[in-house]
Amino acid sequence: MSNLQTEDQKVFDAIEKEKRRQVEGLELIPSENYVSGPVLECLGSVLTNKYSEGYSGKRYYGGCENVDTVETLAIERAKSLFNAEHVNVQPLSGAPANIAVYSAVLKEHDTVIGMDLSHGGHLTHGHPVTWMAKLFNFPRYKTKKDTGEIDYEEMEELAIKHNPKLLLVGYSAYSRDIDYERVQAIADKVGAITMADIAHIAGLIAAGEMNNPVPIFDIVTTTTHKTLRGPRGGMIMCKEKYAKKIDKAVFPGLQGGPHENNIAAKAVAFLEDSKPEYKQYALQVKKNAKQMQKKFKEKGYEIMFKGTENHLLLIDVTNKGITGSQAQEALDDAGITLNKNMIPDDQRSPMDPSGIRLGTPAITTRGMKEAEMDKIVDWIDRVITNIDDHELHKTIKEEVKEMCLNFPVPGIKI
Ligand code: DSN
Repeated sequence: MSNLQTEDQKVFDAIEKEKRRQVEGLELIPSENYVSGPVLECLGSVLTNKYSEGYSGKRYYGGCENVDTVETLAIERAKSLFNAEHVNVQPLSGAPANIAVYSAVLKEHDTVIGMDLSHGGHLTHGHPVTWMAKLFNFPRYKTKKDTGEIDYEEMEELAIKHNPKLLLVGYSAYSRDIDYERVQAIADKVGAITMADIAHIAGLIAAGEMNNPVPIFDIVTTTTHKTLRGPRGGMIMCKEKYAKKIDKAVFPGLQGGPHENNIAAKAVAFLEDSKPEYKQYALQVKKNAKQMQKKFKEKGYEIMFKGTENHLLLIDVTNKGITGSQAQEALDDAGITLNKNMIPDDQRSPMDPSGIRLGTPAITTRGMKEAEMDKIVDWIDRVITNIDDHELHKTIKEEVKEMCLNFPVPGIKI
């Protein structure tokens, strides 16, 4: 980035420091990952210069022949990865993708049944602080304490009581799979449209490591930068029946020109996701999460939802005498990045909740396996059980760095 260095030393320095942070530290935020060199190249390409409102072959701007090629590639590759009838790759990210779906199929005051935020749902699934919650009615179901499963009985009761237009599943802090057939059957009973937000687990689904809602559900949204390991962005997949409504809702309904540099990066990521190495990666993401679960359990940690079937773990740290934010801050000092998180029906505040959320997508991209998971859990436990020992945190930061330097990050040289 010599051009940038000459032009703007301050931004250059910040990016250099971030590179170092990403390479020398352990990235355990379950929604983050490292993209490949080719994906990064697309993001920094000349496609960022181009306006292309509309869709391939039907644009409002001239000179779109090359962006048509990349957008069509992204769509065709996504269709084949997920077995989708129709794909829109233009949503700028996950929240805009969800809002586009709501605007495509709902009218003001319609009812959407989604998952409670503290049980793992997402803000855009009806949390009262969102704009969507002012427009639509969102009764929310929870998970079952005894099994950790989604409470499908409660979902059905709510559906019968509220007659929703949309029945929504998906999550950002839940660690189990979803029975999409069962949800579809509930929706069929009340005539609801089904929607799944698979942002966190899309990569595991594409690799065949988790249930795939796309052939079953009416509409599926995702981000492309989490387990899918593509650029920051969103995508909507749907049955042909909803294709026109969804496309119109994205453009011109909500967005202007699509970000074609980003769409090219999506196309490249989807190609990477179709390779045998990626299937191995997705399998290892799950194995690593299971290994962490085993080690945390041995050390007396309280794992929510009775364990993990995906890439993440939600852990209540109350029995360790600390809060989620204390854990996050102390671990930051030790070069280990995860996030504080609410646990089901948390009595504490979102800024200082009872839990931590961590996951394996990024560290697995670096090639870490079960042996490294054991070390990582040991470090986390040493920090948590010595929360005020800043000297120890510094020592662990050095140990973390030493191990991390043996596991290169794709696309980054320091
Ligand atoms: N912000 C994402 C996450 O961290 O899970 C969800 O959108």
